[in-house]
Amino acid sequence: MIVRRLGDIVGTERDVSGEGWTSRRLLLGGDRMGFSLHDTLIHPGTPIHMEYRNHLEAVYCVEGRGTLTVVRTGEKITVAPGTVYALNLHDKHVLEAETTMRMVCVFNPPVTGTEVHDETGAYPLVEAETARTS
Ligand code: 9YT
Repeated sequence: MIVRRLGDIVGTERDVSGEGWTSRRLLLGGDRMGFSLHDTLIHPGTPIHMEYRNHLEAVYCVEGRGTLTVVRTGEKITVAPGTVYALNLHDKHVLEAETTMRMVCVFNPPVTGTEVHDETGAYPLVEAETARTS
């Protein structure tokens, strides 16, 4: 069994930041669970453009408030505690926080470590065999 606490991760290599977000990666590919689990903060002031072409992601908001825009349709969705969205169609989307949002994020296939978004808003696909075990 794996037991890990957020307090053990903050400030380590599992604590990864990009423009407007901070992702604390509780479970990674190397943990061999088939998904990764992140406790992610979305900071206000920076719309985050994403399109996870290589991954499925579910995002569950537990704190804060913001707006999710579906690029293809222009639909705007309010995200608040209790809202989950699942990018089952690899939807191109923009997330903007009004107040700091805390999100529980699950990725399939799992993120393996220090991924940040590339210029298209995706994370690269890293083969499980090369996943770090730390
Ligand atoms: C909600 C969202 O997708 N934020 C970007 C960071 C990503 N979810 C991560 O690596 O935790």
